[in-house]
Amino acid sequence: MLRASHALAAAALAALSIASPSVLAADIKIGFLPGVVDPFYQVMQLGVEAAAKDLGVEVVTQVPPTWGVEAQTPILDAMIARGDLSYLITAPVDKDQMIAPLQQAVDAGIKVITVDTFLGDGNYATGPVTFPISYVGSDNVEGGRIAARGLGNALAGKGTVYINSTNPNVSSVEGREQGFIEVMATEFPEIKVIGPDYNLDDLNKAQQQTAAVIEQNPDLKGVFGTNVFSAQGAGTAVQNAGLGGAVQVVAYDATKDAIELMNNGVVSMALAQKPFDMGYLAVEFAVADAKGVTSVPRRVETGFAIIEKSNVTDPNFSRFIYQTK
Ligand code: T6T
Repeated sequence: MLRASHALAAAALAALSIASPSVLAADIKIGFLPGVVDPFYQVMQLGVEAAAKDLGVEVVTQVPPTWGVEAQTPILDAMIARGDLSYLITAPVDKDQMIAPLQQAVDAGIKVITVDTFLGDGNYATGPVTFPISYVGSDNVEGGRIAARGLGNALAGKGTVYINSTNPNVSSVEGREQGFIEVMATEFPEIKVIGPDYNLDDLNKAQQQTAAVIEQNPDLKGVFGTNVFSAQGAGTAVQNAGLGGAVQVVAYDATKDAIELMNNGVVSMALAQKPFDMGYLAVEFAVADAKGVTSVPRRVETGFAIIEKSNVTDPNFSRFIYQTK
């Protein structure tokens, strides 16, 4: 079924062919500034580059080596200083602290599309932040709900579970935590939730934190890792404790490492986001806007593939495992 947002996206792209041809693709230069170096954003970059090639536009990419405002802002400022970018596709690493720096991009004449994460409350139509022309990413609250139901059902509604996450005030993982906690409270009231602990997007820290929680909670039955490095670190800690299968791990993001942990009996569910789609659609929206399309949707949710042992070899699901090249 075509979701309303996808129908809007299709309409925007259909309009692309009849919109003003005055702006040549060669005149459109796009900046791409993701959150950090990791497999999720590497797949997103593949989508950005595929769309750029298909549409004949140039993309300038720079990726922060670590997660944080102090790493992303200097790169943003340098992109603005170039003076030749007309669009910026970016994943703001803090939903509040990146508002002012990105407003400066808009003030310099650069239009902003956020991918994967959003500013403010993510409602760019009527919310507190309306300057981005679109948000393209997952419905992360729903993703957290899916993770909670997967874990809650696997545990038959009993036991203690732990959330290992990255940083506060990041819209994506914050939504996942929110959805997970909401479903555990309303649908699995006998399950005790510990956390979230914040690992600052450092998988070694995630591993150490999870090992400590395992040590302190003999009744631990499940772990939710809210992103690539959280799930990888937590899963490794469970595996190193010899608790694969006894402690179920749900991984947000379907990296090769998460799938390896699944094949080793540690990860029971991996939620694959669609970063390639996010990147591809964001470039299409930038070009559509440049061509005069005025119906670019303010929000597009790209959906999930829920990967489990039962379907991990099914191409309809394994196609969403993050292949970075
Ligand atoms: O989970 C993704 C992304 O959705 C999130 O915003 C930050 O972490 C990842 O990049 C994975 O590392």
